[in-house]
Amino acid sequence: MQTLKLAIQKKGRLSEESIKLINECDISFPSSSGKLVTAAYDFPIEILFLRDDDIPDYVQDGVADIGIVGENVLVESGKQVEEVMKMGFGKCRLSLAVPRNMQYNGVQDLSGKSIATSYPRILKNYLDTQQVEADIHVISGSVEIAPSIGLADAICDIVSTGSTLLSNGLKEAEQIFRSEAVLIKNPRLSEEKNAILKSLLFRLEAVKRAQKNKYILLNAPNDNLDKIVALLPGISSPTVQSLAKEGWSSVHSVITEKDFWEIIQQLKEAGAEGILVMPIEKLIY
Ligand code: PRT
Ligand code: ZN
Repeated sequence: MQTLKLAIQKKGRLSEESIKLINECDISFPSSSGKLVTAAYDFPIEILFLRDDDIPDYVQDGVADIGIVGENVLVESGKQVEEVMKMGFGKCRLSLAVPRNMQYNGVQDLSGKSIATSYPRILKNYLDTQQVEADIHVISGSVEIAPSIGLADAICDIVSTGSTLLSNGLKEAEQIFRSEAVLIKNPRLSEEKNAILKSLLFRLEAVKRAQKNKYILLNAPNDNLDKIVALLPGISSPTVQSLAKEGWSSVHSVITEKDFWEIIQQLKEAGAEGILVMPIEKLIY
């Protein structure tokens, strides 16, 4: 029987979340502890632990069948792989930043300037669409110090909270690319491997959907039941059961995390009591 080879980052910002998500799909495997590859105990999958920059290459060449990598690394690599699913973690942006004291009125101000980056392809693409000609200076790490040591006038780098820019005397000038971790696949998988991928995706969808929703249980006075039920659109109509206490009902439903606090507040104002909110482990429609 074939196994599906999944490449994840060995050590870095995406490692922990990648492993957590796979484990939440009820797929367990021994920790990497120096190993390059390990097999899962209970699913036909092997995990390859790699540097993130190597993942698109390995997936394109078929050394790995699928991989989890940042869209920034994927697009910069220019490799021919398919993006299958957004993973919902590792969110960041690729931005142009300039020294805080520089007068900046728009990207045209970077014409003729030098920009340090580890993302020359994405940057070049952006500058071309903006019709700006600048000198791209490729460096592989510590990009944020380039302006202060006189290596470049501006930088193009990954930003998350913005504190690295701040502590290096830089300000964000333009956001040029939004990124998150994605699942990629080799476009030429065998039928058998595609079938394994399909069951993995089924589990991943269920886990990701569960993360975005909460199970809610509350007591509602019958007089306000219609109003309370109307506040709970959920995935299907809420379940309503009579309580032993006269004039009260118990209501169960699923709500999305997005409007969570707003809905809870409105439920309370509509007379709901004993509101209990619980995480969902898996959610299948
Ligand atoms: O060793 P390996 O090559 O595998 O790892 P790496 O060092 O190249 O990558 P790593 O682990 O730093 O990041 C992996 C992926 O995480 C990136 O490719 C992005 O998709 C994603 N990601 C999310 C980030 C950040 N957030 C992030 N904040 N990658 C890098 N950063 C760095 C950024 O380079 C800058 O130095 O954090 C700093 C900015 O952070 P703030 O919060 O100060 O703005
Ligand atoms: Zn890397």
